[in-house]
Amino acid sequence: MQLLHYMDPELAAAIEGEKARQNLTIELIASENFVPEVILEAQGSVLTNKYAEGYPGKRYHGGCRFVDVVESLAIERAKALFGAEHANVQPHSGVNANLAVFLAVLNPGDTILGMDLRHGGHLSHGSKANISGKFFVTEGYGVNRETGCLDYDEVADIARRVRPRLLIAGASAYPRTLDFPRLAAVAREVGAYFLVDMAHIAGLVAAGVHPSPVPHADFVTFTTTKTLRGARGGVILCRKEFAAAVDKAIFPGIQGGPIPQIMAGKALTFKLAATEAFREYARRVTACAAALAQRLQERGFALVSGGTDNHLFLVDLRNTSLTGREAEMRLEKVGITVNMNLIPFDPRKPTETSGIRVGTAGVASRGFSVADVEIVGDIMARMLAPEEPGEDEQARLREQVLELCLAHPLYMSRSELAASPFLGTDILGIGGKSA
Ligand code: DSN
Repeated sequence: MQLLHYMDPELAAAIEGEKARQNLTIELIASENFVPEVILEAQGSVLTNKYAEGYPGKRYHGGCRFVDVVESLAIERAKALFGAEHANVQPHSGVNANLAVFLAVLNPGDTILGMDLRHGGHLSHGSKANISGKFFVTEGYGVNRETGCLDYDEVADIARRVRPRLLIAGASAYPRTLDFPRLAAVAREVGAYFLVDMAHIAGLVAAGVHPSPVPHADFVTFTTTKTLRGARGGVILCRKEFAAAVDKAIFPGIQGGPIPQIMAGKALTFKLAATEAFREYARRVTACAAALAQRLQERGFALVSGGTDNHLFLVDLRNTSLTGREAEMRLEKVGITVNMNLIPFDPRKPTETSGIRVGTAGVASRGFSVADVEIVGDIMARMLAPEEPGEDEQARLREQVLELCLAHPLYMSRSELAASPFLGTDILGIGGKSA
């Protein structure tokens, strides 16, 4: 950063500010995480200078000797980690990975069936606002109103009625284990291809903490960013028979050249995810989610489906006086970051919501224990109480948040963080002093 400070102090200050914000707040956004420093190194490498359209050994640019090594490492490691027959590591994002699967096996106007965005599905699984909802006829399935869980018989009934060409499983806000064999059977019965977007749970799958969709699905897409704790980008796994179609769909179908430094980051992500240290982290992610969920329930909060099996849960705020947006803003005042989230059958709009989504991958990565997240749960419960705590109490709660953050620094030592010029400044950007 020294050169950047000299060349562009304004930009450098924003990056330093973000590092301080990450350090001095508790990140509970379920799709976020903190990559190991070595991933930053790979992603910031000279590979950024290289064009490499095509695939290893079959490029449209010269000079790809080393980029071929990088991409081949990423492909082979992805296949080994997840037991897949084929991997494409070029998608720039999870949405692109899904789009490429559509392009590989669908025609515009075909029917796709995915989990409704309003019940926890993802935008790219057929939302009308997304290209997936504009080019295809989209049908949705949701959770049961009573249980908050997927009703697989109902999914099967919908599939029999709408006869999709592609059945999509996977979610951005579903706290329960997905039954991939059951969904694969539904797809088989109606003659649909089966795609699992495991973006949120890829790290849990790699660690064996969530069952793998790979043996059951034709295609598995994911991002390397979330529970997998790695590079920012997408990946497609598929059966060998779809390999050529998938590769063609990514390039030249929807992308030009890959991003070599990100493929390097992905190669490293897969190597790290195959270690015992990663499996320990993944177990802690789910243990922390379960503990935080339980602490909030003990403090009177309702959770969609009554709890969690994975890295996230949804707090149903309808028995409180707060909307999701208000809850998000209250927590931010003491340095806890979550996102407002629709709950299933939410009476409110997506810009207001009746819920918040809470995830523990980020805190587990920075070393929080179950005991730490129980303290976080108590702070959250106080901040979300019917009567907002007064300024003095908020300052005390913010102090508790900072103590936890200082005990688990990111990208710097504890003493460096303790001496940070940002400590005591308005790092939260909400006007008041943060410490
Ligand atoms: N859907 C976004 C999230 O889960 O936050 C990311 O894809």
